[in-house]
Amino acid sequence: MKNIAELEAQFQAKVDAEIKIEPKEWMPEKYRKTLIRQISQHAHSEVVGMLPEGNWISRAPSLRRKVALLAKIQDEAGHGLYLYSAAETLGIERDELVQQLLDGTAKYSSIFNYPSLTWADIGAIGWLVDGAAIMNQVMLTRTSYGPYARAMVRICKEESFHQRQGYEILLTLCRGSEEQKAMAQDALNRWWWPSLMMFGPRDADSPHTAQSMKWKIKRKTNDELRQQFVDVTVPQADFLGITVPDPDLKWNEETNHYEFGEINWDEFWNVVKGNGPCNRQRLEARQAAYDKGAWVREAATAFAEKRAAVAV
Ligand code: BYC
Repeated sequence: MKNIAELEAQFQAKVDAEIKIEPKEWMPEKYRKTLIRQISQHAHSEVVGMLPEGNWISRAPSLRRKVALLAKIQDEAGHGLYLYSAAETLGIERDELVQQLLDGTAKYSSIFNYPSLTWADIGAIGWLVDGAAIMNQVMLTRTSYGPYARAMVRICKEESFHQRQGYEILLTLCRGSEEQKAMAQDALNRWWWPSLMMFGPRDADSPHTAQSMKWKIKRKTNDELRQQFVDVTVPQADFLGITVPDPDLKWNEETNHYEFGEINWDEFWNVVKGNGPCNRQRLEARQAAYDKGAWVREAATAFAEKRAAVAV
């Protein structure tokens, strides 16, 4: 029998050789726990993330916009389901994960605790929130855990449609009346900084990054992804003709990157700790959905038991 140190060395060698880790293989307990934490929080984000956009389904400005928005939100539900399934391969039940969301022990992305006040916000969510999510998820297609990496491939394809539909909403507004352009600018003003916060704390303040990079769960750090997002997104704002709300934003010829201002980390941690503008509302909505769905879970369980009895 191999001892733990040998098993860990073998595991790390596999990770270093870019061989995917699969569910039934030996893995360090902390690797398993880190993945359950990250994948389940990712799943919760997809599910809670439906709420700000769901707010606008009945008020979409045309049938075409409504169909696209509905399709996008349904995709997010699907992402949540693939991700819960990926987390379950690590030996935890979905119900336990959902309970962790409802009782506040598991986090979900800070961004979904902000309100969607106007139709332009739906454009901003697609462009900025899905845009930030793609940056992060493209690197996760190469994450070391097989089921997570594979789920990400499909998710990224769908997110890229989401990002475009959001950008196209804003493009239409920005090519419209002065009032519409002002709505787009207002949405950018409110969503810009929270989108940068989505990438998580600065590397220096991130307790998990170093170990997750070593295990290749993360392939890029929070700060690297945030910088990549700013570099890609600022020219898109320029094309729309709206202004990123950051007086310190400037292109640096030497580094070939944008420099940007200080993020309000007090605001970030306040939202993460449950005190953002919509935290309570979001959890109440998820709790109500869980309660209203009880009969579906009971019916599905009874049906599965009946089928199992017939099979015997
Ligand atoms: N919000 O050491 P760190 C979507 C927490 S949804 C809240 O850097 P890590 C969409 C972090 O959990 C896509 N909490 O951690 C859906 C940790 O706390 P715990 C969402 C945050 O894990 C619908 C602590 O801070 N994408 O696209 O190495 C509509 C220290 O952080 C946040 C994902 O979920 C935050 N923003 O790195 C539209 C991506 N940031 O767990 C769109 C998957 C950090 O120790 N997740 N925290 O209590 C990840 O890639 C990583 O977990 C993170 C954080 C980069 C987010």
